Amino acid sequence: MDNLSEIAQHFALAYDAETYGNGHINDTYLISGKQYILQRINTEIFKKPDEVMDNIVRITEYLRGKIAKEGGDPDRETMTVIPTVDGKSYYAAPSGSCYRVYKFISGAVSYDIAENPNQLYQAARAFGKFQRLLSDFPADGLFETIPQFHDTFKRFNDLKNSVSADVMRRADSVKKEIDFAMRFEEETKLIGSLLESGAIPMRVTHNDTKLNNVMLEEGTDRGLCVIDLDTVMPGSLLYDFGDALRTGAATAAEDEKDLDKVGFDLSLFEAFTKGFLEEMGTSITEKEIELLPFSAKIITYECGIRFLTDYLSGDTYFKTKYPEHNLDRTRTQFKLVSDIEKKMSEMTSIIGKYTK
Ligand code: ADP
Ligand code: GN1
Ligand code: MG
Repeated sequence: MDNLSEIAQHFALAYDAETYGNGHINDTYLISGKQYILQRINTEIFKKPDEVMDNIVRITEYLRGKIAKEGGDPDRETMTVIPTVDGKSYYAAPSGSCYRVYKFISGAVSYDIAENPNQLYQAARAFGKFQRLLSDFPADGLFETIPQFHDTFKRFNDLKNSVSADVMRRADSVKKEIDFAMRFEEETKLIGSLLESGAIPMRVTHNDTKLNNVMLEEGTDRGLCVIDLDTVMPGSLLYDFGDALRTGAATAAEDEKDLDKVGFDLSLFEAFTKGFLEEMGTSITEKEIELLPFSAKIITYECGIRFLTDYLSGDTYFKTKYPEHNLDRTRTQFKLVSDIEKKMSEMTSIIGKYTK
């Protein structure tokens, strides 16, 4: 582990740090009188930090311009990358670790689970606006920071490979979960094939729209700022819609052990749908609208099989706090998938209310 006070000096900042947030990927610290966020970028996962930071700098600068034009406050409504003393967007330490600093967005909170529908409505406005503001950003100028990130069929094959390898000898004990996962093979191909044929558009998407990746203003809950921009790259709007509902409309935490508490809440779904569609206006296509309920199901499924794959592979990807953590996460996701399946037609009716 690097000496973080020395790392902070490369950004000309004082280090008085506390670990911060509930992210599964990077190491996050609040530093310098709670004014800045210092992050160690997970370079096991993001193998090319140069490309990640290049994307983030270009996107945040673009957003700053747009937010200012719309009369917003760019310092609070998008991330601000603080450069190193020699003008770089991140610091590569001799240890091999890479660090970056963002301005801390104060007076705002990110939630792991929603407390009420208004929070979801506000989160949806923020994610929808993010997508709208980037709608004319040239998608092909962005690096693909994790190739095939939302290629659900690839994720399905990764799961099959981890079952065959069974390096932890855990496959027998999760037969029920593996059998459940195997049912969805055909559905894993749908979004990819529609993107390929041009039936749905490729856009610039966030790709990691879980609820705690948006900051809501303290007091008002106004959707303030979309954070965690590592995975912004070309993708489908369906990835962002589906992934936001996965955590946003869930009635319990992602790692809840009591599955009776885990369900998909239609009033939360409705609040998100309303906010997202209001913000997207006419730029969402008919085909995308038709697939919104499916996106919630398949992206939740995809996350479930990613957790299961990681469990079978020895928990090398997501941060875990105990040995069965990824398995508990798998089970909540699969419970949600089953619940979403039962509610698909109600979801379609709700969407109809906001697309007339
Ligand atoms: P990870 O990729 O590990 O999820 P994130 O970038 O999402 O990392 O950061 C983890 C958590 O830290 C977020 O969920 C949020 O609570 C907090 N956070 C990150 N960046 C900021 C920021 N600029 N201002 C305030 N809080 C932040
Ligand atoms: C990770 O970085 P974080 O914690 O916001 C993951 C997402 C998963 C999510 C599951 C880069 O999100 O794809 O959906 O965990 N991010 C990456 O909670 O893999
Ligand atoms: Mg995050």
